[in-house]
Amino acid sequence: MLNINLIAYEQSFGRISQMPPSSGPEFAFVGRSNVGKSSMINRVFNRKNLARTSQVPGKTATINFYKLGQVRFVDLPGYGYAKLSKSEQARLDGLIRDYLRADRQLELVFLLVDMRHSPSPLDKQMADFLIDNEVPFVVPLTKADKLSARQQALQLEVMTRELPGGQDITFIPFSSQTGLGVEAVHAVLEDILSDEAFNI
Ligand SMILES: Nc1nc2c(ncn2[C@@H]2O[C@H](COP(=O)(O)OP(=O)(O)OP(=O)(O)O)[C@@H](O)[C@H]2O)c(=O)[nH]1
Ligand SMILES: [Mg+2]
Repeated sequence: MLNINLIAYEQSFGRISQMPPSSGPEFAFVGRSNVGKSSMINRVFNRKNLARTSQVPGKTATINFYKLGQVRFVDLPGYGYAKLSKSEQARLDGLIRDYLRADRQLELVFLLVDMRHSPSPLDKQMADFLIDNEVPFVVPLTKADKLSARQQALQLEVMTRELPGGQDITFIPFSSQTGLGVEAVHAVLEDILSDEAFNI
């Protein structure tokens, strides 16, 4: 069983070359700036301030490792924050992609997409990138609390239609405010970790 209470912050990295080699399964959180990656980590692990969050996009500017036994959870910077300089956007983009392409034991990516909108071109590019690099991913649809049940159903159809590989994607409507989707995320983690007989 996954004892989520044992998670602890490990370290942050501004360069791939600083990262320790992979020494166990990793799960990463990817998505547009401000989509709710850090908030999701806090909610999934039931901690208020494990990962830093902000109303201002661009909060997470490094790769942040959290460790639970041998398992690492990785909070990545967001992509697509238009107010950053082109060179800073390119640096963060490189960091995200280098991590995702690195020779590590990356079990699964959570590719977060804001449930209120159609997927952005950058969201579609990221789905393509993950497919091309054969990285398995699921898609939490964040900020579900801002939509009615009917709107949620409609948006689920939009996502399925518009995201590359949409028919085969597992979507998880999620809210870090209400906790919607937390159990589904725990189930996904337990499934992978028990499958591989990890002792954590
Ligand atoms: N209503 C609602 N607001 C949310 C939800 N998740 C995140 N937010 C808000 O969205 C804002 C951004 O959240 P973060 O978790 O910092 O987003 P992030 O993806 O880590 O952003 P970067 O680190 O900048 O890439 C904050 O104001 C959060 O409170 C959600 O499920 N529902
Ligand atoms: Mg963040």
